[in-house]
Amino acid sequence: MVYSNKENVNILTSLLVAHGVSHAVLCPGSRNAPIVHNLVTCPDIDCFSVTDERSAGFYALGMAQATLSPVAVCVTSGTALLNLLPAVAEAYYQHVPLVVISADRPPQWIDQLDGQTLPQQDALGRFVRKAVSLPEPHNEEEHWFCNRLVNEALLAARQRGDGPVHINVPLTEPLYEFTVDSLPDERMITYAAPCVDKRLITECAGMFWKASRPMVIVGQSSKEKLIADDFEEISGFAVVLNEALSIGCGACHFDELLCQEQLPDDLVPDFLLYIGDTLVSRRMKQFLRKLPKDVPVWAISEDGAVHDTFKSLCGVIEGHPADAIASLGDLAPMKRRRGTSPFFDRWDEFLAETDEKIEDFTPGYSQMAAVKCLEEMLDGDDDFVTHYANSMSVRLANIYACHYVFCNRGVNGIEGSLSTAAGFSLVTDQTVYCVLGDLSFFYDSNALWNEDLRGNLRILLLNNGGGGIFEKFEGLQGSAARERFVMAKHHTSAEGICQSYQVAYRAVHNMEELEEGIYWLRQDQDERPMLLEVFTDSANDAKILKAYYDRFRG
Ligand SMILES: Cc1ncc(C[n+]2csc(CCOP(=O)(O)OP(=O)(O)O)c2C)c(N)n1
Ligand SMILES: [Mg+2]
Repeated sequence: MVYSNKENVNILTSLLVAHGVSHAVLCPGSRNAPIVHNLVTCPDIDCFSVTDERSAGFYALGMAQATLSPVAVCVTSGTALLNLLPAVAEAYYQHVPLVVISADRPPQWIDQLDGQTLPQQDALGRFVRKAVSLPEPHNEEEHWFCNRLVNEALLAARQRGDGPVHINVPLTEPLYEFTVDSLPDERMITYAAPCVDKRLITECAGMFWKASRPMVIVGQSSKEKLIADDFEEISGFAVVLNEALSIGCGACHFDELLCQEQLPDDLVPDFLLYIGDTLVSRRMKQFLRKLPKDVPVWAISEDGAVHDTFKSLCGVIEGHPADAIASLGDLAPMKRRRGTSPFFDRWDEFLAETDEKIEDFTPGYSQMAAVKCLEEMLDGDDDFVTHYANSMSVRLANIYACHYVFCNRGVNGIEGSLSTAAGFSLVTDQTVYCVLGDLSFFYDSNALWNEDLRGNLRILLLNNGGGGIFEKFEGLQGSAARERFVMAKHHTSAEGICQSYQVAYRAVHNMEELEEGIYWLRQDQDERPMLLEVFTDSANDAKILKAYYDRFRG
């Protein structure tokens, strides 16, 4: 095996392997070719080619979610790097360890009207945990510096709950000399993360155990596999509420419950513990923002950031949720079950009633019926994961999914959901279902431009001819911009795209075809991805969704 003669590239490659990077997404270009060459040559790294950098960033995000490990994405200089920003921002808020590697010109050539050149060093701004620019070493001191910078960046990707980092690699010509027989044996710096110190959470534990109406809200967690079991115990003594984006049992249907005009006072907690990232339910955020001022809110987060989502945060515990919950348990005055009280009984009763009403509701042909049908057919399957896109798809997942759901909810973008699912599918043997709306699909259809994709990627495209979510804003009816510019209504179908990218395609226009279609999507084995396009009318989708929520009002 013969590596590049660029010393900084060899240091980088060696340390990527040492820090456990085993997957890389590579984007074409000349300046990054020495890095690409090394990553492809290195036997410890599996490489995937993606041309569109915006899509590549999301591919890497999906791979990192699937492998729970850092994944590299390597781009050439110039705007190639800037195109990664949406995925990097999403990774930042989802705490996913993306390792961005950009090739660059030597510093003296920046801003000198040379091609594909712009200031790259801090181009990803505050969306990366750490940005370093490597020297091209000429002596031992510079070699040490380069080693240290790479170590620092790769450590930062795993510290405090993971996040994206940027390693910029200036390279002087000539670029293509592959003459080095083996990678250098580089010194790797390791890092030991602190555990939650019990003494530090005594105050929180005291309040938690004294509370008679303790509530735990679990926001999005992109590391569901790491924390699923930990909630078993805590749900024995608190009302634990989560959406499908956090723990592996589907959502508690509190969004529906909170539709009621008059909520009984007994539902209000007297202590709130918040774990994880965002919540989809606006109603829950509004409910919690109106908590009486004397209800203490504590948050557990791996980065210790202050997210005062409910405007009443009084404490933050920095650490892994599992550690923190275990420590809370250790500090219990005595192990106790929650017993009966109007608070627990009401929540149990209301959630059970809500579940019953959901079961009794049979949506007519619509987006909602499509998701219901898919989820019902998936019930009982075990080797699958789902990626739901933003907008209505994820909301429907929160109604019908009985399992963990991936979603780019960090910044709620619609631009990379299909690429994320596609990247995920490349590094797993599980079947990956991606459910997404039409604007999300056409925006990111480059995700399908990939020869490595296999038959384990199944797409349920909910095509209601535009941004159907905007139907719900009655005030928008008065705007002349509504249909063409806000909803971006269109009549595009995915059929031609599927043909171009060798994706098996089937269309659905009514209930009967829907059931057959979902059966097809789930059952048939194909070497290439499969896509089921469900055509619905967005006004009718909105009407059915309203009828659904009307059941819970009153
Ligand atoms: C990158 C980006 N641009 C714009 C938006 C604003 N936005 C939110 S939902 C939505 C419509 C999505 O339409 P579609 O994917 O068809 O889903 P539907 O609303 O029909 O369920 C838009 C444009 C966004 N979230 N992200
Ligand atoms: Mg749509």
